[in-house]
Amino acid sequence: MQSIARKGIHYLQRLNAANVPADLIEKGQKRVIDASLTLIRERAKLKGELVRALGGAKASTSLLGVPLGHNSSFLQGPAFAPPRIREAIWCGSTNATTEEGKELNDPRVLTDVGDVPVQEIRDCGVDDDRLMNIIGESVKLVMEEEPLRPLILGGDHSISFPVVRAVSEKLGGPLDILHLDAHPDIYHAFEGNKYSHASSFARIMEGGYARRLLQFLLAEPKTDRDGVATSQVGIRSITKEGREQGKKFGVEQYEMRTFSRDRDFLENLKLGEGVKGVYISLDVDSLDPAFAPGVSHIEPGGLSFRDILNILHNLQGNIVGADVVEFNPQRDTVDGMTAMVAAKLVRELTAKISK
Ligand SMILES: [Mn+2]
Repeated sequence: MQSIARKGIHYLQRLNAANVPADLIEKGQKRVIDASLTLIRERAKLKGELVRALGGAKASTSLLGVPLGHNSSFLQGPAFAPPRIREAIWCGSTNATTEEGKELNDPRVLTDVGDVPVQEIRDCGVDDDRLMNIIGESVKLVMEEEPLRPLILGGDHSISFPVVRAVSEKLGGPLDILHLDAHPDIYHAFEGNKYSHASSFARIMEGGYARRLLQFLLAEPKTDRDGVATSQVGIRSITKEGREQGKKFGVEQYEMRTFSRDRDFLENLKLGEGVKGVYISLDVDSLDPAFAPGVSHIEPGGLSFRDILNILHNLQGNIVGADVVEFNPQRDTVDGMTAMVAAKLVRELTAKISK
């Protein structure tokens, strides 16, 4: 299934060889991209107008879905996550109030501009260089509408690169990034893919979009992905690369095995002073699989849901954007437990961003 999704989508490139004029395809692609961005632009504009008309909001969270799963090294299910997360946000089994008392059904607290139509754009033969730019452009369209701030529903973790790049470019400087994950996602490239979900933070650091990157890794750097772990030597060398990359970029890495020692520090963070703000990237697999089984890379020994909330609730800083990534509905329990977990992360992040 994965190879079909990866290779089948490029049939338009093969048409090129069959004497279909290149400019016919390029013009068609441009129309589809323009139409995609137009819908996001107009929805963001309407939501921005609404929030400003209601008045009183200094920062207001707006959801943007990025249903992209093909840069995952293992399973592509995160492409199906955004609608499942939305459904769970508004699930009748709970109410619309966050733990600290924000009302999510107030548009000054939360609006939604819909999804970047990733699959539709790829179906037209658009490659990843351009797709990443389209994702970034979509983020900027949200930020264009003061006081909207983007909260991204992933998608695999590859989307954090174009999102952070866009937020940093739009604000005109680097950010402090809080990254909760079982994995460092900082390989130079994974299986030859520079846009891999295991490489997003290498791209972010190379681009100079972060002053500080604080990674709370809930396990050792993961190495047994998608056939790579056929050799013990390979495992060690990849692990070594993950560590060396972290050192090279000056990443502040905290590991789960020392969490009890680091807890006090992590629950009293103050970030973003002297830069353009704080970005939070939240991989659902940072949670122990007992709390969130619906992820592609199950890694026992993670944080509890309350551990994460304590870190988020106590964080001080101006949060200018965030993402919740790597929820895989195809691995969830039948009653959608991980969808509810991802949704609550989105709800509590919303409360943290909106003010
Ligand atoms: Mn991860």
